[in-house]
Amino acid sequence: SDARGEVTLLDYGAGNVRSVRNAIKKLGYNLKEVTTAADILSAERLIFPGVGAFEQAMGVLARKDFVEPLREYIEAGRPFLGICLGMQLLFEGSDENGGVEGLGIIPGRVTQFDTSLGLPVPHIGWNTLEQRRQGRLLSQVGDRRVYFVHSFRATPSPENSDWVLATSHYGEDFVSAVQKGEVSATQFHPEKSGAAGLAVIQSFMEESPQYIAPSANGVARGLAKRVIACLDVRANDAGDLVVTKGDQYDVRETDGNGREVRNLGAPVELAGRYFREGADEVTFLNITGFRDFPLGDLPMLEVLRRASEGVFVPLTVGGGIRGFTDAQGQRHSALDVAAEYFRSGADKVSIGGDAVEAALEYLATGVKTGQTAIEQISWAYGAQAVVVSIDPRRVYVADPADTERPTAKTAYPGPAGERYCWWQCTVKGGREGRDIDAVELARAVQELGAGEILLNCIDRDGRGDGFDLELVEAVSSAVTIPVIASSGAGSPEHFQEVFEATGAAAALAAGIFHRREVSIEAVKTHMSASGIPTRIA
Ligand code: 1PR
Repeated sequence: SDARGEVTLLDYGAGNVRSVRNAIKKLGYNLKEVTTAADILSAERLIFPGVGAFEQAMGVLARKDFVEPLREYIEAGRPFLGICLGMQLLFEGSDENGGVEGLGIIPGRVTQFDTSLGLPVPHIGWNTLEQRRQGRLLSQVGDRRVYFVHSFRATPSPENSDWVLATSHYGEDFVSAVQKGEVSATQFHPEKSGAAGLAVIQSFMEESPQYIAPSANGVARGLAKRVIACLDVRANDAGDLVVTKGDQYDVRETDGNGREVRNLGAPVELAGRYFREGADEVTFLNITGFRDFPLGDLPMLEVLRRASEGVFVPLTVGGGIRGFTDAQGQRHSALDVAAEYFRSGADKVSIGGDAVEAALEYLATGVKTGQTAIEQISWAYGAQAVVVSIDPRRVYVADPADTERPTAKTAYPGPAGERYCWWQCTVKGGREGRDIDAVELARAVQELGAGEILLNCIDRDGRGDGFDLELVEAVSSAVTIPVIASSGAGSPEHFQEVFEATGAAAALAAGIFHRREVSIEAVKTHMSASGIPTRIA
């Protein structure tokens, strides 16, 4: 019917809630915004998407005098949906930021995932739900996975069992959804969980028609390995943004006359297609970001705004995330640039060249200045919002003594039969090398506050002969944050290979998807048949 309900959104202005708005709009509901405390108490239905850090969130709520109305609204049992931090704030308190009190509605404290379990933290990606009982909120989810991104979690206990609707497993069981009467909340992000997530929002808004029972032995529980579609974007010679794809980072056609930029489609349309085909995330890389000022060049922001209207999985954007002085002499920090991307619909930003310079300086001085792009964005938006994109290239040596750098023995010898190599980090799209290797860089940026590594490989890019397994294993075993393997995918078997042979949490591909050589579905069907936990949308 077209008699859609109305929902009030409590946005306290700490981050990207554009996707929640987009999801509500997509489902056809009317949206009201909370501007005063009275708006909370007069809401028919209230959605509270928590973003940022616990202390900051409680601080803003307190300053705006929202704490008491919110508590009153929830204690009266009125329709409420908290998301992520919006669920955590319902508990008694959190260890985040050294210990902060919450609203105290649900018994228990929120604490950090145990990093000694050897699993990457933050917990990022698509996990299963173990429904502890039948509740309206999850009635339409069935076996489908939902998207999480967090480092802190609440655990189920006898004291909160009347609240816990579902748990998920990541080394241990943690609380993934709560519900008591009309009051509900999720640790996962329904607005980023594809069709399953939209169904959660719809179930919150309406009486659900019927309960889809999860099958008892349906899906291997736990976190799935992610498949990411990547769109390298740049302006073509006419000034329009197009998706392009290089061969070892060369994006010009090499067939002689003209050498036009290779055009593989329009970014927004392609992102929409990958969402519908089951991509677990979509990444945009503005590959000329190292020379163009991204805020001066608005098309990329427009691409994000439009893409996020129809893509309900996480969006990452990279290219040009660093400080700039514009033509008018005005300074824009990397944080300003990132903030603009988040406002436009990005969930994460990816930092390339600037991260290399920051890591070099950090390794040289041993000092964290707090001034680097990584540190500032991580502090303001959380580590999970900061990806570092590495563009390494193999440097072969015949003998480890030929270089100062630590080398690895390689099964793929160099052009002159060299048996050793190291992976040199590059900047400016591979044009310049720096005196730092990929493993060192990954460790340094993790210490500076990066939440994820996007590990490209210039030697493998666009070749279709598989990921550089040695590189991926070297980096993923050196850090505790998730690593996305990138460059070289040519077949579904290559995804299986990288997940079986390395600690990669995700694998990214571009060319095979753009050229429709292999579908995302074919990749996922193969992964799943090989026993790799996979999200089937
Ligand atoms: O340095 O912060 O401005 O970021 C620039 C970003 O642009 C970096 O993330 C860098 O990796 C990327 N980039 C720069 N030049 C190129 C180029 O191709 N000439 N593209 C480039 C990076 C690598 C992947 C590609 C995979 C998979 N391309 O994005 O999608 O290799 O490809 P495949 O599956 O077809 O093998 P900054």
